[in-house]
Amino acid sequence: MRDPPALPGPTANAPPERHRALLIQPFYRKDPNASFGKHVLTPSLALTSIAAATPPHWRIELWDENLLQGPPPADPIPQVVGISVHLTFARRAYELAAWYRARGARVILGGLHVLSCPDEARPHADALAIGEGVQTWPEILADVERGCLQAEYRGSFTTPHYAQDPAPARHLLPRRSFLTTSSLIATRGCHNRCGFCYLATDGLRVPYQMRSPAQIAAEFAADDQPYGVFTDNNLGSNRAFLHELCAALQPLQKIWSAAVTIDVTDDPASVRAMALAGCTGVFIGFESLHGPNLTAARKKTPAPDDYARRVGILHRHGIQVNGSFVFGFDGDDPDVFERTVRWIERVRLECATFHILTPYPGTPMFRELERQGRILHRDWDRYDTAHVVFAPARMSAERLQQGYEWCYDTLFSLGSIWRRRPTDRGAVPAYLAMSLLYKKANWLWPWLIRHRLVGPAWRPLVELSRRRHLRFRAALAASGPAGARAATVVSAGV
Ligand code: B12
Ligand code: SF4
Repeated sequence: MRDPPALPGPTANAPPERHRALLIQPFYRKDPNASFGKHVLTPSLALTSIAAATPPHWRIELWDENLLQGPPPADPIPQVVGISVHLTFARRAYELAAWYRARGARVILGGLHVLSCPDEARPHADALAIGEGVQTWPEILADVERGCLQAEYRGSFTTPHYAQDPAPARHLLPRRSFLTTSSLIATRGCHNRCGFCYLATDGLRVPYQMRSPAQIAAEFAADDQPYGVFTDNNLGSNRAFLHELCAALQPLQKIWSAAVTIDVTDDPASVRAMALAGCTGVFIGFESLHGPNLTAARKKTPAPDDYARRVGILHRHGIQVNGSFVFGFDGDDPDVFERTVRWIERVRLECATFHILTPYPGTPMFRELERQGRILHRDWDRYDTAHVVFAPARMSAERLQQGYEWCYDTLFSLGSIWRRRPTDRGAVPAYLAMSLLYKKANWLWPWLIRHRLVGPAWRPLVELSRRRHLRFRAALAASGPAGARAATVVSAGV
């Protein structure tokens, strides 16, 4: 989980095969403090979305190096290789690019890091795809065919065509390699613009846009998986849309999870609609329990001292909460770690993820810390929210690193897993099984991944959760709007 596969040395390759394209998700180093299972829950939609826009006379293949299947395909060498680049795997993306270019392929780099650092990426590619890729990918392939590939293509997130984008080509994914292949996306953008979020990148305009609920439900139905994960930044930004989407999802009898902001609980009717539509888990960026940190980050959010009550609303609707917390804000002192973990246990968050504050290049936060001389280095490999890359204000970098690791150690301990068990006794066995597989099995994950056993390992637990959920929601529907009971249905929302 630490090193990418070695790329084979020089070979006498035949010339690249025309009309063949390969899309690659490069390898990145996994944080041993967190679960290795996190990386095979659900695939990113970047490559499947672009693949869906490929003209039919091209053969297209996907390759995710994180699935540990060895070096990427090279026989035959494809005419075009598209690589997705985030800052944490930029170095690997450039290595792959050089390797394929040396063998005659035309290499296209796209993704978030190309958008924020095009000058860095440019020398490594035959062409850059900056921004939205579904629009530009067919144009790039057409230019390759005509022999007039440009150096740069720009796709905009503001065009009104989003709702007409083709469904991601999920059939190209290896189905057994993920907990679910049903990564879904219904919206893009977010009503917030937190200073540390990639959405705040200079020059990036991502207005909130929505796709058709019926189309999303049809995609989910077609993928034949019991569980789906919405990869939207914030599925709850537009309440009316959320209600429409839930109405479309409800008949599927499937379960799903999504990222939302905690203000979704302003309207308990939305939470109820989500529960009745199959939502069993939400991922919430609480970020911090210290209000001034949130104000400084420009996050519009209810006050942290109201978080616990709001988590209760979700729990009463059978929705598990995976909370995300960021450490290293200027208001954080060394007590922040213990305070946060104890709060998580008191409120019984079923899961939490921790992040060391990471200023992404191109964001206001990066600029400000750079101006203050607090950026420690530009080794993007370590900009993975698991390493300290700037000088914190109220503790040393070492203390921040230690505190982060202590939080994961504590939260993944058997004692903490037990303390956070659901109050509904019937839900405890599945909760424990899922927690142990997710949090205590880093020794097993590489083997499961290599042997494509991730899907089969999760499937019985996911199916159990789906059935429990269907019983729960039948009772919820029968009990009327005021009837959400304090039962927690264990879901796959680990
Ligand atoms: C699913 C997901 C994951 C999955 C899968 C990740 C993976 N294999 O890439 C898991 C859970 C494993 C994961 C883990 C992490 N993730 Co993540 N993840 C996401 C999430 C929610 C959805 C990605 C997605 O499907 N987007 C939808 C697609 C369609 O959009 P897109 O990726 O931007 O692609 C479009 C364009 O960029 C372009 N494009 C992209 N690639 C290419 C390539 C070519 C050739 C072309 C032409 C175009 C092109 O075209 C696409 C269509 O328009 C995003 C948030 C988000 N909503 O994007 C965060 C996000 C990508 N993750 C993020 C982070 C920080 C992480 C972690 C580091 C967190 C952690 N500490 O664990 C880890 C480590 C992963 C890593 N090193 O990359 C950040 C990245 C920030 C940044 N500036 O780099 C994001 C943006 C979340 C956030 N709000 O901060 N993640
Ligand atoms: S609420 Fe989340 S997705 Fe929205 S801007 Fe803030 S960090 Fe980004």
